[in-house]
Amino acid sequence: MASTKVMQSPRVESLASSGLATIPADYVRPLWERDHLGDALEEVKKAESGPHIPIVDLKAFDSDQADEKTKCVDDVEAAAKEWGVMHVLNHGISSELIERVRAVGKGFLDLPVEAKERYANDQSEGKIQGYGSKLANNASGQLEWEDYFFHLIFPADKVDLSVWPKEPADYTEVMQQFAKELRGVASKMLAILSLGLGLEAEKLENELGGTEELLMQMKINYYPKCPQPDLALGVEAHTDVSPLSFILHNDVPGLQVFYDGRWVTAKLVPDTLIVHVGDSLEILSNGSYKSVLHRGLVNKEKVRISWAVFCEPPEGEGGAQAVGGARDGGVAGEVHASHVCPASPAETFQEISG
Ligand SMILES: O=C(O)CCC(=O)C(=O)O
Ligand SMILES: [Fe+2]
Repeated sequence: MASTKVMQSPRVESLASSGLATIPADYVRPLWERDHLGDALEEVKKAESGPHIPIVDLKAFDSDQADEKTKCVDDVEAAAKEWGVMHVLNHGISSELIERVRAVGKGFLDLPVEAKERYANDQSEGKIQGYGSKLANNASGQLEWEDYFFHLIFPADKVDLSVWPKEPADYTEVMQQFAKELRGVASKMLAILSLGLGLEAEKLENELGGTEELLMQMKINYYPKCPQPDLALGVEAHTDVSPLSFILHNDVPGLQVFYDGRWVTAKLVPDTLIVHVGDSLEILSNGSYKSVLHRGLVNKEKVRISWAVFCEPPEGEGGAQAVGGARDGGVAGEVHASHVCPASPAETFQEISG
């Protein structure tokens, strides 16, 4: 008898392409969560006048001039302390490679859903790598307006290439190169952030497992067009548990960060990578650096794709203990560990920063 595969949840892409005018109840956010919730393309225009995520330039970190280097450290330190998130310019990865990463990710996600199902994850079996959608694992059954592809991309000897997309044909080569180069950026960021705490440059990276061990997990988020973006969220409010995350996107807005008691929509800043401080780095830094609460809006007109890379220590190492003083870690999520906003953004923010 032919075996049938039980679908874990509907693919949001299939829902969206069915042409529905209203979204199913499971995707409708509760009233308290609708603060500044709206079409991302409108929200980003409104954000023009408000506070915005700091832009830091890493170029000066390689300068021979001590004062330039110090200024770079000061800028990153200030952004990590005040916002927990920054746009990073001159990160060192060429725009050609970034374009290729975008092209292979989009190339895979543009395949028909049936082709992508061959790569489906199976969380009930502990197979977390692959193509998936959020499971309704909370009491309200609340779902997110996104599908994703999740896989480990570094270090090479821990990577399972059998779960990586075979299409487009250059996916593996491009992603391996990107992983290697992004690993270098992670080292540089950790060195700068260590110096910002008055520690030796190697300190944070060593605490996180050193150059050999640090893992990098890639989650390619696919947010289909949504007929009611004022009711849905692509990714619900959360902080990343991993110490550092890097975000690349397809130049469609959607990311919002919680700052000074309100949601701030991230602007599109060309040639930058967005870097988030996560819970483990907040803990390691004894609360100096802030784990940023963030979420993803959707919109009616454009598919948004983001590439989120979570840099984290191998299981059981680093991350949970402060470099002097400790606090409890976050809650493990279904695919990558995230600390989901349990009540309201304001309460969660206080809980995280208090
Ligand atoms: O799509 C984004 O910009 C953010 C995604 C995100 O926060 C995540 O995957 O953890
Ligand atoms: Fe996140």
